[in-house]
Amino acid sequence: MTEIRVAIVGGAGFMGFAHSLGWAVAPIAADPGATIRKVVLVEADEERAASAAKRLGWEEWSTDWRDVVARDDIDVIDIVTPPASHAEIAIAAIEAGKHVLVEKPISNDLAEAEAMAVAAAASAVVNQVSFNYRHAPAITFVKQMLADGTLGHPLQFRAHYTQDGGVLGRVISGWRAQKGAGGSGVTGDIGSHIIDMASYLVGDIKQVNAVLGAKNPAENSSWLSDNDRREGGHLDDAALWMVTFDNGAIGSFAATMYASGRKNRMFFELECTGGTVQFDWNRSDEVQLSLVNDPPEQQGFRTIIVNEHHQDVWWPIAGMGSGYIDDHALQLQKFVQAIVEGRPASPDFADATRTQRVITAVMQSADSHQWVTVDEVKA
Ligand code: SOE
Repeated sequence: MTEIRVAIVGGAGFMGFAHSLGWAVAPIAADPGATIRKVVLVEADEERAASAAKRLGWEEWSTDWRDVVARDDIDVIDIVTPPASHAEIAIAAIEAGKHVLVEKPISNDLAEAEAMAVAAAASAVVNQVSFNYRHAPAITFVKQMLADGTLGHPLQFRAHYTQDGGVLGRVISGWRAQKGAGGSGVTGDIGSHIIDMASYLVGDIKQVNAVLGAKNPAENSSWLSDNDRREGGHLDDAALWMVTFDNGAIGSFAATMYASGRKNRMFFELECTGGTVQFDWNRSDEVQLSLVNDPPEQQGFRTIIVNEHHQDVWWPIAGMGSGYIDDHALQLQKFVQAIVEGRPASPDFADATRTQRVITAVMQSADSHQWVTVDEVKA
């Protein structure tokens, strides 16, 4: 059996924790067709590198990603550093012939994303971006109902991604709060997940019309004026945007970390000609479903808990739950399967570059107060 030897770069943080769990669980939960070895964890600080490697189960540690990328005994580079460093590491890894997985958002800006997509397209390496939520079994079920015609044609997609870290004074600090260091605002950080979800389920977004809110964290007041936000170069802390899709569907999106009481609530409702589905990450193994062809006296939403009849569910009994570790393990399984079978993974750098283009369109629309056509957005 093929052995896949992995190095993780930036592995001591929250995403290092999530990916380390994912790499450990993936081959246990379902056979990805290869054995996986967690070989090296890379962190710039020696002490952090050594203690994270020990705790998260990596065989070795290093403080130099360049050394690791140059090694012959590594097959995969898993990049979980802040977005500003993704492009440099990913392109070096691709040039060294390594398969690459990158945390979302793919990069800090569109130019970097495009450079990564070009490098990936010119190589034979498998490349994937970690939009983990699309791999949840409940989402795979929704995708299947779209593919087999149960839901019909998408009409409207409404998504919210809300967290409360901002109001609680958490999370939006360090690199996340600084544009140059990799901060991409709330649209890039959590909004990118719902853009990816929309692209996966509905299709490509054609046009965007957005407003942004930016906060002065030192003041317990409302958003800065639009002028102060732009002139001060502030990152977005709240974003609302409407879209049209290439296939004629329409959509609306909201993302913020200033939502008291919202605990990582990634929510969407998708209305189609044949029915409606609703998903809420706070109930991550459930889908709410209403079908137009249900008998009149049974019209309304029913709750379906993903179970052993659904793809990618590991448990033989419905109701065991499917959560954050499952998503991470599932996306790694699919990435490894793509390597083993020698085919592209999904979402790849080209897909994530399209998402980055939509993020850029949101920024440009909020600044210009105009609709922006995604295909016309320049880096
Ligand atoms: C932001 O708080 C964050 O950690 C995102 O960066 C992750 O992508 C999301 O899965 C959880 O929330």
